[in-house]
Amino acid sequence: MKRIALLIAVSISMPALSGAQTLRQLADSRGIHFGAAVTLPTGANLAPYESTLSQQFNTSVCENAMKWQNTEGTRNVFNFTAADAIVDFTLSHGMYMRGHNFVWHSQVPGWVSNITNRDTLLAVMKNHINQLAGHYKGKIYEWDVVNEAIADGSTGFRTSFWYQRIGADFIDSAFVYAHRADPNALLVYNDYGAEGMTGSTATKSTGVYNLVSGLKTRGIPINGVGLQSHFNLNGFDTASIGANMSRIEALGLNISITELDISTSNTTANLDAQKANYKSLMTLCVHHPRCKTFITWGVNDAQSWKGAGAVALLFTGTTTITAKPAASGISEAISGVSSVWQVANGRPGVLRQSHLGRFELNGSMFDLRGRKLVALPVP
Ligand code: 9MR
Repeated sequence: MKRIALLIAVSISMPALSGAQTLRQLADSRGIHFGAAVTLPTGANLAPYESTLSQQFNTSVCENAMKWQNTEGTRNVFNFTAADAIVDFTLSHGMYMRGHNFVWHSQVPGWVSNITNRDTLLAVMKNHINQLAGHYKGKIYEWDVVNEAIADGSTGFRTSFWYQRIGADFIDSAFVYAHRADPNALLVYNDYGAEGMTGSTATKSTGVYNLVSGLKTRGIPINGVGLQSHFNLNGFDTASIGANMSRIEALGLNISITELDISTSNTTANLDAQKANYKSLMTLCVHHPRCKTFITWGVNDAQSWKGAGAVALLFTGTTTITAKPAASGISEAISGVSSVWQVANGRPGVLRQSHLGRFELNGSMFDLRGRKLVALPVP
Protein backbone atom coordinates (compact mmCIF):
# COMPACT_ATOMS: atom_id res chain seq x y z
CA MET A 1 0.00 0.00 0.00
CA LYS A 2 1.24 3.46 -0.84
CA ARG A 3 2.42 5.47 2.08
CA ILE A 4 0.35 8.44 3.11
CA ALA A 5 1.31 11.34 0.90
CA LEU A 6 0.70 14.22 3.20
CA LEU A 7 3.48 15.92 5.03
CA ILE A 8 3.24 18.85 7.32
CA ALA A 9 5.88 21.13 8.64
CA VAL A 10 5.30 23.72 11.29
CA SER A 11 6.84 27.13 11.46
CA ILE A 12 8.02 28.14 14.90
CA SER A 13 9.35 31.53 14.02
CA MET A 14 6.89 34.01 15.53
CA PRO A 15 8.11 36.15 18.41
CA ALA A 16 6.78 35.51 21.90
CA LEU A 17 3.69 37.34 23.03
CA SER A 18 4.64 39.52 25.94
CA GLY A 19 1.68 38.88 28.19
CA ALA A 20 -0.86 40.14 25.65
CA GLN A 21 -2.88 36.95 25.91
CA THR A 22 -3.39 34.62 28.84
CA LEU A 23 -2.30 31.02 28.57
CA ARG A 24 -5.97 30.10 28.54
CA GLN A 25 -6.68 32.34 25.54
CA LEU A 26 -3.70 30.92 23.68
CA ALA A 27 -4.71 27.34 24.47
CA ASP A 28 -8.31 28.07 23.45
CA SER A 29 -7.09 29.45 20.12
CA ARG A 30 -5.34 26.16 19.37
CA GLY A 31 -7.99 23.81 20.76
CA ILE A 32 -5.73 22.49 23.51
CA HIS A 33 -7.10 21.33 26.84
CA PHE A 34 -4.57 23.22 28.94
CA GLY A 35 -5.15 22.48 32.59
CA ALA A 36 -4.01 22.02 36.14
CA ALA A 37 -4.54 19.50 38.90
CA VAL A 38 -6.74 21.20 41.47
CA THR A 39 -6.87 21.07 45.24
CA LEU A 40 -8.79 24.11 46.41
CA PRO A 41 -6.84 25.92 49.15
CA THR A 42 -8.50 27.64 52.10
CA GLY A 43 -8.59 31.15 53.60
CA ALA A 44 -6.72 33.97 51.91
CA ASN A 45 -5.12 31.59 49.43
CA LEU A 46 -8.41 30.64 47.77
CA ALA A 47 -9.30 33.77 45.77
CA PRO A 48 -5.89 34.25 44.09
CA TYR A 49 -5.76 30.52 43.35
CA GLU A 50 -9.20 30.50 41.77
CA SER A 51 -8.53 33.57 39.67
CA THR A 52 -5.23 32.16 38.39
CA LEU A 53 -6.91 28.85 37.60
CA SER A 54 -9.81 30.37 35.69
CA GLN A 55 -7.76 33.05 33.89
CA GLN A 56 -4.80 30.93 32.85
CA PHE A 57 -6.24 27.44 32.35
CA ASN A 58 -9.22 26.09 30.43
CA THR A 59 -9.25 22.65 32.10
CA SER A 60 -9.20 21.21 35.65
CA VAL A 61 -8.57 17.75 37.02
CA CYS A 62 -9.10 16.85 40.68
CA GLU A 63 -5.69 16.15 42.20
CA ASN A 64 -7.19 13.75 44.76
CA ALA A 65 -10.92 14.38 45.18
CA MET A 66 -12.15 11.80 42.64
CA LYS A 67 -9.87 8.99 43.83
CA TRP A 68 -11.48 5.85 45.20
CA GLN A 69 -10.64 6.44 48.86
CA ASN A 70 -12.26 9.88 48.65
CA THR A 71 -15.38 8.91 46.72
CA GLU A 72 -16.19 5.41 48.02
CA GLY A 73 -14.32 5.01 51.31
CA THR A 74 -17.11 2.71 52.49
CA ARG A 75 -18.57 0.12 50.17
CA ASN A 76 -21.37 1.56 48.05
CA VAL A 77 -21.48 4.80 50.07
CA PHE A 78 -20.49 7.56 47.67
CA ASN A 79 -19.30 11.04 48.63
CA PHE A 80 -18.82 13.55 45.84
CA THR A 81 -18.76 16.73 47.95
CA ALA A 82 -15.10 17.71 47.47
CA ALA A 83 -15.05 16.75 43.81
CA ASP A 84 -18.35 18.54 43.14
CA ALA A 85 -16.88 21.81 44.44
CA ILE A 86 -14.06 21.59 41.88
CA VAL A 87 -16.35 20.47 39.05
CA ASP A 88 -18.86 23.25 39.81
CA PHE A 89 -16.14 25.92 39.87
CA THR A 90 -14.64 24.59 36.65
CA LEU A 91 -17.86 24.35 34.64
CA SER A 92 -19.21 27.65 35.93
CA HIS A 93 -16.07 29.32 34.57
CA GLY A 94 -16.57 27.84 31.12
CA MET A 95 -13.73 25.40 31.58
CA TYR A 96 -13.41 21.67 30.83
CA MET A 97 -13.17 18.91 33.40
CA ARG A 98 -10.87 15.90 33.11
CA GLY A 99 -11.47 12.82 35.30
CA HIS A 100 -8.78 11.14 37.46
CA ASN A 101 -9.26 8.20 38.01
CA PHE A 102 -11.30 4.98 38.11
CA VAL A 103 -8.89 2.09 38.71
CA TRP A 104 -5.55 2.45 40.47
CA HIS A 105 -3.65 0.34 42.99
CA SER A 106 -3.00 3.37 45.23
CA GLN A 107 -5.38 5.51 47.31
CA VAL A 108 -7.83 2.61 47.39
CA PRO A 109 -9.53 1.69 50.67
CA GLY A 110 -8.67 -1.60 52.33
CA TRP A 111 -12.16 -3.00 51.81
CA VAL A 112 -11.38 -3.06 48.06
CA SER A 113 -7.79 -4.29 48.12
CA ASN A 114 -8.75 -7.03 50.61
CA ILE A 115 -11.28 -8.60 48.24
CA THR A 116 -9.84 -11.89 47.03
CA ASN A 117 -12.62 -13.19 44.78
CA ARG A 118 -12.23 -12.25 41.11
CA ASP A 119 -15.94 -11.91 40.37
CA THR A 120 -16.59 -9.85 43.50
CA LEU A 121 -13.73 -7.51 42.68
CA LEU A 122 -14.97 -7.07 39.10
CA ALA A 123 -18.48 -6.32 40.39
CA VAL A 124 -17.10 -3.76 42.85
CA MET A 125 -15.04 -2.15 40.07
CA LYS A 126 -18.08 -1.99 37.81
CA ASN A 127 -20.23 -0.41 40.49
CA HIS A 128 -17.56 2.18 41.32
CA ILE A 129 -17.14 3.16 37.66
CA ASN A 130 -20.90 3.26 37.10
CA GLN A 131 -21.48 5.52 40.10
CA LEU A 132 -18.55 7.87 39.52
CA ALA A 133 -18.93 8.13 35.75
CA GLY A 134 -22.70 8.32 36.13
CA HIS A 135 -22.56 11.16 38.65
CA TYR A 136 -20.43 13.24 36.27
CA LYS A 137 -21.88 12.04 32.98
CA GLY A 138 -21.76 14.80 30.38
CA LYS A 139 -19.44 16.92 32.52
CA ILE A 140 -16.13 15.16 31.97
CA TYR A 141 -14.58 15.09 28.50
CA GLU A 142 -11.89 12.53 29.30
CA TRP A 143 -11.25 9.95 32.03
CA ASP A 144 -8.14 8.20 33.25
CA VAL A 145 -9.67 4.73 33.31
CA VAL A 146 -6.67 2.72 34.46
CA ASN A 147 -3.68 4.27 36.16
CA GLU A 148 -0.13 2.88 36.40
CA ALA A 149 -0.66 -0.79 35.52
CA ILE A 150 2.80 -1.42 33.99
CA ALA A 151 5.69 -2.22 36.34
CA ASP A 152 8.63 0.19 36.58
CA GLY A 153 11.50 -0.58 34.22
CA SER A 154 9.54 -3.44 32.68
CA THR A 155 7.27 -4.31 29.80
CA GLY A 156 5.15 -6.45 32.14
CA PHE A 157 2.24 -5.75 34.44
CA ARG A 158 2.59 -4.32 37.93
CA THR A 159 1.66 -7.08 40.39
CA SER A 160 -1.10 -5.00 41.96
CA PHE A 161 -4.05 -6.56 43.75
CA TRP A 162 -6.08 -5.87 40.61
CA TYR A 163 -3.68 -7.89 38.50
CA GLN A 164 -3.24 -10.65 41.05
CA ARG A 165 -6.92 -11.19 41.84
CA ILE A 166 -8.45 -10.60 38.39
CA GLY A 167 -5.64 -10.98 35.87
CA ALA A 168 -4.49 -8.64 33.09
CA ASP A 169 -8.04 -8.45 31.75
CA PHE A 170 -8.98 -6.15 34.66
CA ILE A 171 -7.85 -3.41 32.26
CA ASP A 172 -10.15 -4.57 29.44
CA SER A 173 -13.08 -4.74 31.86
CA ALA A 174 -12.42 -1.27 33.28
CA PHE A 175 -12.51 0.29 29.80
CA VAL A 176 -15.68 -1.55 28.83
CA TYR A 177 -17.45 -0.56 32.06
CA ALA A 178 -16.32 3.07 31.60
CA HIS A 179 -17.52 3.19 28.00
CA ARG A 180 -20.91 1.82 28.94
CA ALA A 181 -21.23 4.27 31.83
CA ASP A 182 -20.36 7.36 29.77
CA PRO A 183 -20.20 6.58 26.03
CA ASN A 184 -19.25 10.15 25.11
CA ALA A 185 -16.18 10.47 27.32
CA LEU A 186 -12.71 9.87 25.92
CA LEU A 187 -11.02 6.99 27.75
CA VAL A 188 -7.32 7.03 28.59
CA TYR A 189 -4.67 4.68 29.95
CA ASN A 190 -2.36 6.80 32.15
CA ASP A 191 1.16 6.03 33.40
CA TYR A 192 4.46 7.60 34.47
CA GLY A 193 8.05 6.93 33.45
CA ALA A 194 6.85 5.81 30.03
CA GLU A 195 7.11 9.11 28.17
CA GLY A 196 10.19 8.56 26.03
CA MET A 197 11.92 5.77 24.17
CA THR A 198 15.44 6.13 25.51
CA GLY A 199 17.15 5.67 28.87
CA SER A 200 15.15 4.55 31.86
CA THR A 201 11.78 5.10 30.19
CA ALA A 202 12.46 2.99 27.10
CA THR A 203 11.34 -0.37 28.47
CA LYS A 204 8.25 0.86 30.28
CA SER A 205 7.09 2.98 27.34
CA THR A 206 7.26 -0.16 25.21
CA GLY A 207 5.21 -1.98 27.85
CA VAL A 208 2.57 0.77 27.67
CA TYR A 209 2.68 0.76 23.88
CA ASN A 210 2.20 -3.02 23.79
CA LEU A 211 -0.66 -2.79 26.28
CA VAL A 212 -2.60 -0.10 24.42
CA SER A 213 -1.99 -1.60 21.01
CA GLY A 214 -3.34 -4.90 22.38
CA LEU A 215 -6.42 -3.10 23.70
CA LYS A 216 -6.98 -1.55 20.26
CA THR A 217 -6.54 -4.91 18.53
CA ARG A 218 -9.08 -6.53 20.85
CA GLY A 219 -11.58 -3.76 20.16
CA ILE A 220 -11.51 -2.37 23.70
CA PRO A 221 -12.83 1.23 23.75
CA ILE A 222 -9.65 3.20 24.44
CA ASN A 223 -9.06 6.68 22.99
CA GLY A 224 -5.72 7.75 24.31
CA VAL A 225 -2.55 7.39 26.34
CA GLY A 226 -1.74 9.66 29.27
CA LEU A 227 1.92 10.56 29.64
CA GLN A 228 2.10 11.75 33.25
CA SER A 229 5.42 13.58 32.78
CA HIS A 230 6.76 14.07 36.30
CA PHE A 231 10.24 15.27 35.37
CA ASN A 232 13.34 16.75 36.90
CA LEU A 233 15.01 19.68 35.15
CA ASN A 234 16.59 18.49 31.89
CA GLY A 235 15.61 14.98 32.91
CA PHE A 236 13.90 13.96 29.70
CA ASP A 237 14.74 13.51 26.04
CA THR A 238 12.41 15.62 23.93
CA ALA A 239 13.14 13.85 20.65
CA SER A 240 12.41 10.42 22.08
CA ILE A 241 9.16 11.62 23.65
CA GLY A 242 8.23 12.93 20.21
CA ALA A 243 8.99 9.55 18.69
CA ASN A 244 6.84 7.84 21.32
CA MET A 245 4.00 10.30 20.64
CA SER A 246 4.23 9.52 16.93
CA ARG A 247 3.99 5.75 17.42
CA ILE A 248 1.01 6.23 19.74
CA GLU A 249 -0.65 8.48 17.14
CA ALA A 250 -0.03 5.83 14.50
CA LEU A 251 -2.25 3.48 16.55
CA GLY A 252 -5.06 6.01 16.17
CA LEU A 253 -4.82 7.05 19.82
CA ASN A 254 -4.68 10.52 21.34
CA ILE A 255 -1.90 11.72 23.61
CA SER A 256 -2.60 13.56 26.83
CA ILE A 257 0.16 15.13 28.89
CA THR A 258 -1.63 14.48 32.17
CA GLU A 259 0.52 15.43 35.18
CA LEU A 260 3.42 17.57 34.04
CA ASP A 261 5.82 19.09 36.53
CA ILE A 262 9.52 19.85 36.19
CA SER A 263 11.39 19.97 39.50
CA THR A 264 14.35 22.22 40.07
CA SER A 265 15.63 24.78 42.56
CA ASN A 266 15.07 28.49 42.67
CA THR A 267 17.97 30.10 40.78
CA THR A 268 17.66 32.40 37.80
CA ALA A 269 19.54 29.93 35.63
CA ASN A 270 17.31 27.04 36.69
CA LEU A 271 14.10 29.01 36.19
CA ASP A 272 15.26 29.88 32.67
CA ALA A 273 16.14 26.25 31.98
CA GLN A 274 12.75 25.22 33.39
CA LYS A 275 11.12 27.65 30.95
CA ALA A 276 13.02 26.03 28.07
CA ASN A 277 11.92 22.57 29.28
CA TYR A 278 8.24 23.58 29.44
CA LYS A 279 8.50 25.28 26.06
CA SER A 280 9.99 22.20 24.42
CA LEU A 281 7.22 19.94 25.74
CA MET A 282 4.40 22.27 24.68
CA THR A 283 6.11 22.65 21.31
CA LEU A 284 6.08 18.86 20.97
CA CYS A 285 2.41 18.78 21.85
CA VAL A 286 1.37 21.42 19.34
CA HIS A 287 3.35 19.60 16.65
CA HIS A 288 1.43 16.36 17.24
CA PRO A 289 -2.12 16.55 15.87
CA ARG A 290 -3.42 14.04 18.43
CA CYS A 291 -1.88 15.79 21.46
CA LYS A 292 -4.90 17.72 22.68
CA THR A 293 -4.48 17.74 26.46
CA PHE A 294 -1.63 19.34 28.38
CA ILE A 295 -2.05 19.39 32.17
CA THR A 296 0.37 20.58 34.87
CA TRP A 297 0.15 18.77 38.21
CA GLY A 298 -0.90 21.82 40.18
CA VAL A 299 -1.36 25.54 39.67
CA ASN A 300 1.38 27.00 41.87
CA ASP A 301 4.62 25.70 43.36
CA ALA A 302 3.34 26.08 46.92
CA GLN A 303 0.71 23.40 46.29
CA SER A 304 2.88 20.95 44.39
CA TRP A 305 2.82 17.35 45.65
CA LYS A 306 6.63 17.67 45.63
CA GLY A 307 6.29 19.43 48.99
CA ALA A 308 7.62 22.53 50.71
CA GLY A 309 10.04 24.53 48.60
CA ALA A 310 9.00 22.81 45.39
CA VAL A 311 9.92 24.67 42.20
CA ALA A 312 8.08 22.61 39.62
CA LEU A 313 5.09 24.44 38.14
CA LEU A 314 4.21 27.54 36.11
CA PHE A 315 3.13 29.91 38.89
CA THR A 316 4.49 30.94 42.27
CA GLY A 317 3.06 32.50 45.43
CA THR A 318 -0.07 31.92 47.48
CA THR A 319 -1.85 35.14 48.50
CA THR A 320 -0.38 36.76 45.41
CA ILE A 321 0.23 34.39 42.53
CA THR A 322 2.57 35.38 39.71
CA ALA A 323 3.71 33.74 36.48
CA LYS A 324 7.17 32.22 36.39
CA PRO A 325 9.42 32.23 33.29
CA ALA A 326 8.04 28.72 32.65
CA ALA A 327 4.62 30.26 31.91
CA SER A 328 6.22 32.36 29.16
CA GLY A 329 7.68 29.14 27.80
CA ILE A 330 4.14 27.83 27.35
CA SER A 331 2.91 31.00 25.66
CA GLU A 332 5.93 31.16 23.36
CA ALA A 333 5.40 27.54 22.34
CA ILE A 334 1.71 27.99 21.53
CA SER A 335 1.99 31.39 19.87
CA GLY A 336 5.08 30.24 17.97
CA VAL A 337 3.02 27.98 15.74
CA SER A 338 2.16 30.34 12.91
CA SER A 339 1.17 27.93 10.19
CA VAL A 340 0.98 24.31 9.16
CA TRP A 341 2.17 23.32 5.72
CA GLN A 342 0.94 20.58 3.45
CA VAL A 343 2.62 19.15 0.39
CA ALA A 344 0.90 20.95 -2.48
CA ASN A 345 -0.16 17.92 -4.47
CA GLY A 346 -0.77 15.66 -1.49
CA ARG A 347 -3.86 13.51 -1.59
CA PRO A 348 -6.36 13.86 1.24
CA GLY A 349 -5.61 11.53 4.12
CA VAL A 350 -4.40 11.42 7.66
CA LEU A 351 -2.17 14.33 8.56
CA ARG A 352 1.10 13.03 9.91
CA GLN A 353 3.76 15.12 11.46
CA SER A 354 6.87 14.67 9.40
CA HIS A 355 9.72 17.09 9.91
CA LEU A 356 10.07 20.77 10.59
CA GLY A 357 12.45 21.57 7.74
CA ARG A 358 11.26 23.89 5.00
CA PHE A 359 12.65 26.77 3.00
CA GLU A 360 11.36 29.70 0.99
CA LEU A 361 12.23 30.29 -2.65
CA ASN A 362 10.81 33.08 -4.85
CA GLY A 363 7.89 33.56 -2.49
CA SER A 364 6.96 29.85 -2.34
CA MET A 365 7.61 27.37 0.43
CA PHE A 366 9.27 23.98 -0.15
CA ASP A 367 10.05 21.04 2.10
CA LEU A 368 13.55 19.64 2.29
CA ARG A 369 12.74 17.16 -0.46
CA GLY A 370 11.93 20.08 -2.76
CA ARG A 371 8.17 19.59 -2.79
CA LYS A 372 6.05 22.71 -2.91
CA LEU A 373 4.03 23.36 0.24
CA VAL A 374 0.74 25.14 0.83
CA ALA A 375 -0.35 26.62 4.14
CA LEU A 376 -3.17 24.97 6.03
CA PRO A 377 -5.09 26.40 8.96
CA VAL A 378 -3.58 25.30 12.27
CA PRO A 379 -5.72 22.41 13.56
O1 9MR B 1 -0.57 14.80 43.93
C1 9MR B 1 -1.14 13.69 44.58
C2 9MR B 1 -0.80 13.74 46.06
O2 9MR B 1 -1.44 14.85 46.66
C3 9MR B 1 -1.25 12.46 46.72
O3 9MR B 1 -0.82 12.45 48.08
C4 9MR B 1 -0.67 11.28 45.97
C5 9MR B 1 -1.10 9.98 46.60
O4 9MR B 1 -0.54 8.90 45.98
O5 9MR B 1 -1.07 11.31 44.62
C6 9MR B 1 -0.60 12.43 43.96
O6 9MR B 1 -0.97 12.38 42.60
C7 9MR B 1 -0.47 11.27 41.87
C8 9MR B 1 -1.48 10.95 40.79
O7 9MR B 1 -2.75 10.75 41.35
C9 9MR B 1 -1.07 9.73 39.99
N1 9MR B 1 0.25 9.90 39.45
C10 9MR B 1 1.30 10.31 40.40
C11 9MR B 1 0.85 11.57 41.14
C12 9MR B 1 1.96 12.06 42.05
O8 9MR B 1 2.24 11.12 43.04
